Amino acid sequence: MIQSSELILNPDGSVYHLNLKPENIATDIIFVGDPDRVEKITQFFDSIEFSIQKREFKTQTGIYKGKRLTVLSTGIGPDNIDIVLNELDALVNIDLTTRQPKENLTSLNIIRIGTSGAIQADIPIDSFVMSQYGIGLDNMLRSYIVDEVTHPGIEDAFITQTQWEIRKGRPYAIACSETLAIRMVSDRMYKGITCTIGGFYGPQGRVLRLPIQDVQLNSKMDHFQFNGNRITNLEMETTAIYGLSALLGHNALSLNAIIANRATGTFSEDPTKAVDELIAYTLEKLVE
Ligand code: R1P
Repeated sequence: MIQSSELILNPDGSVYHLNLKPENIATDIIFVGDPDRVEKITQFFDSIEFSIQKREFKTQTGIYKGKRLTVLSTGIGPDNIDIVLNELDALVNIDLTTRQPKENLTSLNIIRIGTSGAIQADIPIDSFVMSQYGIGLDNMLRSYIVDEVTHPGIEDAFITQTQWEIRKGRPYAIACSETLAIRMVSDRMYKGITCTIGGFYGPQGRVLRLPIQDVQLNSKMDHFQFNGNRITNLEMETTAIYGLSALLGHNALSLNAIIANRATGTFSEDPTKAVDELIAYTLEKLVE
């Protein structure tokens, strides 16, 4: 039995941070970072059966063209992904009454609709990127036993090619769900490796007033190659989602609207439009 200090439930029986009960979520779930993005998606639903928000975690469940979907905001960063993935998994794979893991496990399908900065000059602003792999530079996943889901060859290549300062922790490389990738791909999608970083400024190479440990890191990542794959973009959640999903038995895929290009130093003139287009794209693919 899992103790009440380890799996915390609210007085109404919902999980601690997400405030959700098992019946509140669908098995197909869209993650977004920004809570305001949840209704930008669910405004297209035929009906909404459930809405709740606690902190940055806003959830709505409803029907889109006959398909039951949950849309959930994760807020920013891999630390939040630890909370979101563990609590969603508890909703489907732990009996919250007996506090015992279930014998028959449920796999969730998770698609992130995010925003991101490209590091390759040829990936245009307002385009879409599908992350075939994630490289996590944030360490969150390394608290778990990760060897069965990581790709050490990619990690070693990254450490060597970027002269990665190992005191910042060993990167972890995780693949997307191939099934979801096949379902969501089109000619419109750029594909590549997404680096997930636990910070927005210094950790992503932005210098405002503080000097950073490696000012060359972004250009080294830009030149990174592994079996023909290159790093396309930087953001803050994808690899954490891939890692915990792989460990817990869920399927995950991350799609990002490219709203900045770090190589050309440009930012979208209308980032909302790019996100709206990715939302429309994703919803249509989900019901194809
Ligand atoms: C930073 O501005 C946030 O935007 C990106 C990053 O991953 C980070 O969460 O994604 P979202 O727009 O999905 O939040």
